[in-house]
Amino acid sequence: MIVPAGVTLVVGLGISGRAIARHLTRQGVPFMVADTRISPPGLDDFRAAHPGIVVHCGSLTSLDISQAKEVVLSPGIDPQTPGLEGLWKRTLAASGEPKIVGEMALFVRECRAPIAAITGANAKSTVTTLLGEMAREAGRSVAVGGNLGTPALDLLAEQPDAELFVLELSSFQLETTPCLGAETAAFLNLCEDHLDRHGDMAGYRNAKLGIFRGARHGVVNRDDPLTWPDDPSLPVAYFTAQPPRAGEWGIADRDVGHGSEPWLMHGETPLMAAGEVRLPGRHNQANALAALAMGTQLGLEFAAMRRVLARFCGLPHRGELIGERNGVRWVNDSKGTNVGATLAAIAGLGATLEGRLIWLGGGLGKGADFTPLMAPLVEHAREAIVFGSDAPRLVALLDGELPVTRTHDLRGALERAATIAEPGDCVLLSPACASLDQFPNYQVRGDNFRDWVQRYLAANNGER
Ligand code: UMA
Ligand code: ADP
Repeated sequence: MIVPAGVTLVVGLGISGRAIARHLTRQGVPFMVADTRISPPGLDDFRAAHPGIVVHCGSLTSLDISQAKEVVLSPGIDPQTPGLEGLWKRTLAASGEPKIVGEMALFVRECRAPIAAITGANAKSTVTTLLGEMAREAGRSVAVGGNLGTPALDLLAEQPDAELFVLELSSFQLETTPCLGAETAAFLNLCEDHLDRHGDMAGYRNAKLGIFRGARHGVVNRDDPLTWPDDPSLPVAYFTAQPPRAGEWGIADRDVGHGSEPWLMHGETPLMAAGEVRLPGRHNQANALAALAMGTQLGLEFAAMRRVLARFCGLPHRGELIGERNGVRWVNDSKGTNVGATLAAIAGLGATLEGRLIWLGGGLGKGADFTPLMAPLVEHAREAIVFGSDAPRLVALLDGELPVTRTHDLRGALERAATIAEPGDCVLLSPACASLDQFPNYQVRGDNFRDWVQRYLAANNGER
């Protein structure tokens, strides 16, 4: 099939693809759609919503895209997919038309308000939500979304008068964004993730660095040099979970005139007690500092930002306490989809664990090395219960270091946890893996955990 001259090709019929189609329809741009799957979910609904739009399903190699005006790619599609790889090489070399771009390229063309953009391997959603709440509390009309929640192009339509867009952006979205031009852009942290797509850490980092293209200001992690921009001319604010140097956002552990408790600091200036931040754990205090650094660049009033930090108690599936009965805590961290997130979740629970962690993990490891999990699990866990595609790799790593049980799925893992849990234990689902081998997404995995635990606690009425 030939994509006719002057017609835009949208690739992917997921959330982004449908948002792109709605946007192009609003713009009056002629387009057609392709999806690599023979029968993509939601196809009938799409056809009903877009009568007359041609949809190609299956391999992209049978499409002639040489005459297309532009190819707009969904984030879940690798630009190296057969049928696209030649065009992607030419796009990167800036040689000729058409080019491959993503949803954000279309967004940037239409957006007239400042953009605050957030990326990183972890904490994107938390910082995005915090900053969005801070802007709202400071009286700004703000639109919040991107990789989290509402797709960016839908925000443009739903909130055309927004004074500020706060966007969570994934490496997949940044890879296909030629120039974002953010007012402030944060790169929070980096650990192994999505290596099955980006090849290696250099490729993953390079995609994330796209957040700084055309930016006026950056926020980066002093404790993680991989987040620092390669371009030395970009003004940056550093945040750190350590005591700050001049101008940095950090945490002072020593007496800063407020007793000996840790304080969030901006350089020499004490801001608020770290304990006043409602989100638990040092990693969340670092997240608070990143949001403060961005909010300050955007001119938000500190008092408003502080109120948000004192009340925001976190998003579902991120260290979410589902229930506590008979001295056993059940915590849902289903969004812990890589090793770095799980390390942070365990460190965040830290001192409260006292060797009584029952860890539930496994799923799709995306090519990551699990070795960094070993030391904290040996220190804190009394049993690891693993399931899903990469369970054999976890068993191979942990067997002999601590008791390990392999189950087929999450349900089996929960049943095992219920059998062994004793007062003082903490049952934590923080899988260090994507869910896609056994669930549609991490939310469904977390919902399954929550439903099972709530039913179990109700059925047992607190008794084991
Ligand atoms: N797919 C195909 N063929 C196609 C199109 C899609 O096989 O032609 C598959 C993809 O390989 C993938 C799935 O379908 O497994 C979904 O891909 P998609 O690009 O259609 O995804 P969307 O539904 O548009 O959702 C995307 C983000 N998903 C991905 O990047 C994989 C969503 O982030 C995001 O909320 C949404 O756009 C709106 O912006 C989710 C995510 O997991 C939460 N993101 C990753 C992460 O956070 O780690 C990057
Ligand atoms: P993302 O949107 O990047 O996936 P979230 O805010 O949804 O980030 O958090 C995802 C996971 O990362 C959670 O499981 C949480 O425990 C963990 N996490 C939160 N903050 C940090 C941090 N600063 N460093 C590492 N992991 C973190």
